[in-house]
Amino acid sequence: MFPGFKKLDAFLDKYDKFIISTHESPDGDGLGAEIAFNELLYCLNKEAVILNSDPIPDKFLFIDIDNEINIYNEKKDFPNLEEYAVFVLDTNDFDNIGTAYKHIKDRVKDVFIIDHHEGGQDKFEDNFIKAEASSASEIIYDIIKYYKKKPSFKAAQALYAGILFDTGSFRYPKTSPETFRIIAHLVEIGANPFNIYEKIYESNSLDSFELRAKMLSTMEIHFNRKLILMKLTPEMLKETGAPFTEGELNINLPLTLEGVVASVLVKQNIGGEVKVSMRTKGDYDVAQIAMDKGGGGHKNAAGYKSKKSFNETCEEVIKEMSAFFPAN
Ligand SMILES: [Mn+2]
Repeated sequence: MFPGFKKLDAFLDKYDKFIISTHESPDGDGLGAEIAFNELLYCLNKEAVILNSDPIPDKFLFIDIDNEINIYNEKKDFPNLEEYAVFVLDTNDFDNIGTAYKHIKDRVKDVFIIDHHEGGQDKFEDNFIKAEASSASEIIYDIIKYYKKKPSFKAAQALYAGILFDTGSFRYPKTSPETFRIIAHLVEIGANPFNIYEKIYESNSLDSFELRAKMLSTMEIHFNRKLILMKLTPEMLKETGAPFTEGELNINLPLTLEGVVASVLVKQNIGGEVKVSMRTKGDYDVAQIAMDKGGGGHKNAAGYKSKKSFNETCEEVIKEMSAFFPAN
């Protein structure tokens, strides 16, 4: 049996009141895992409260059927914080939960991480970290089974949304036969594939569509059509009124083109820093480029914050990527 279960047993034996949190700018996986895990703790006769630093993106609001996700408010003290232990889901860094971190880190009793990201090997011993899992939601499903409980419709829908999101609609490499067995069970319980997909991927605003048009118009084609660079500027955000996070998702569009193996997005939020995101297909490892510049990520998805101007950053990243595409 995976060693994380016994560690979780011990943690649950030790405490009775829990805060559940996830990374800042939460995504479908973190949120779905939180809702299902909150239900499990309730079934195990524990007291739990979900507490995030950032609001739920609109397209994921539908999974929070009972409004159980609370947003941390710096100005309002969280009562009796000292009585709680914390579960951190979908990140292996406690300090990655966002603004709530500095307010709660020295006051809570203890912390336990449930996550599926690479890295964090030093934390493997005392937590539940399973890098082979497609998503934190898949791990939470396994945990619910381990405690011989069954997800409700609410939890099943939340877990389905989490797995759908983190597997890129069942495409990414960690999508396993086990992932599909879990999905089959969640659908049996009532999770509706059509409705969930529509809520997450087909509920875009006109503003974000206009932002996409502006971003596409900045497209630069490099290295014999293998790499496409796009820009997301504060001006575009002001002109369209679309949220930055919606614009960021457009990085995936160039990879839908035949023959394109790398997509680069140079982006800046209103009042924010210049950032670079890189996505690749196949054997083009962008993690090293990102790490050399103080950023991070995985082989096929990585990013960093730039210290240069917007245009200099575009030139710099093309120069870095040119190593992958030697001129012939
Ligand atoms: Mn995840």
